[in-house]
Amino acid sequence: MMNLLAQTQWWNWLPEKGSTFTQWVDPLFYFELILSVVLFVGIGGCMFYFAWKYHHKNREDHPHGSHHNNTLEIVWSVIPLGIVMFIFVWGFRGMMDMTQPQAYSTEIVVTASRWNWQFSYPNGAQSSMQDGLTVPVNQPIRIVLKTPLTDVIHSFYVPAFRIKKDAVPGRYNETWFKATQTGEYPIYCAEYCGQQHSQMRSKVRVVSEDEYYAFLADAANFLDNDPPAVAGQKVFAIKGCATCHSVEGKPGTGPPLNDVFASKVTLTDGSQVDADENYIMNSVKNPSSQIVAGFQDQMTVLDVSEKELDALIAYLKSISKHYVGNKE
Ligand code: HEC
Ligand SMILES: [Cu+2]
Repeated sequence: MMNLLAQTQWWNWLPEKGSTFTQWVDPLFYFELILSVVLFVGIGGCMFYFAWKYHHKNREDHPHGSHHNNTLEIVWSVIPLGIVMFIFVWGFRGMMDMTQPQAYSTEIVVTASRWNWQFSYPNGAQSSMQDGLTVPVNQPIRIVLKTPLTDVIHSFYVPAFRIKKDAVPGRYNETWFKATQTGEYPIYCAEYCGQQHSQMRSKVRVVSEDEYYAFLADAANFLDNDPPAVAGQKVFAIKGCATCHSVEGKPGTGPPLNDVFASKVTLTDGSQVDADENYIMNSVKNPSSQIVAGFQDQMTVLDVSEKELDALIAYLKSISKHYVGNKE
């Protein structure tokens, strides 16, 4: 039993410590928690004690009720004011550290969209929600947060780092952190953003500097180096197409995308279109213009470059039985 208690660290109510911000957040949290418990017990105790002590039977002992007492008024105003100012200054110093720009070593763009996290690195490398965000340990990292204009608000939340920041359509937000230990830490979306909000989970992989640069070199330029269909499969994962589209024939928020290329697609107005390159391009760049029958206008306009679009088209060709051209 003692062993189990020691292992579970029952006294530790906060997530594991992964960044320098724990030095602000954790002690202040525990200070306020303990203060709240002391005040609750103290005030509640006094309330019951006085109710018992001064209940009406003893009323005659205090015929004039209570009188104004200046000293008491001043004491019970000034002490709480002191406590509140103490908390304010402590919290404010932490907030300044958590929001002020640093001499960052690395800047990473995090794009939130329904229901995906995409990570873009300084050398053009990208990583998917499944692979997570890779960062070097012990270096200040600036995170630039965004979400497409046609999307909704999300929130980038890394409990182990004690950071949470909204990603808002139409503006860039920023946050930063310095990870203190290598390891993997969960990323959550902390703003309810629809059907698959709870699956909008990823991780931060904190690695040594050497490993970080090896990862960057490895992830860079895949659009140039991989065969188009292979690169397209990566783009499909990185952009989060996979959260709405299966490639195994099962409908999700969007239609499955295997066997779509070179097929005939029926739209909501009953018309039929050929799913050729132009159709795919239009589906990605302007999804509201042609709605597939049986589905809703729920596709986000994602930031897809020309090269990425070419790769996506090559990938959709490679997984369609209707397409008889080159297959990888
Ligand atoms: C938020 C969910 C969502 C995401 C993310 C998403 N789509 Fe869609 N997509 C849909 C929905 C819903 C439809 C059907 C309605 C329509 O046609 O716009 C659709 C339709 C399509 C179609 C037409 C399918 C058909 O059967 O004719 C293609 C092609 C497509 N999406 C490609 C993509 C690609 C490529 C990506 C990633 C860059 C992507 N989608 C990301 C929801 C999504
Ligand atoms: Cu979200």
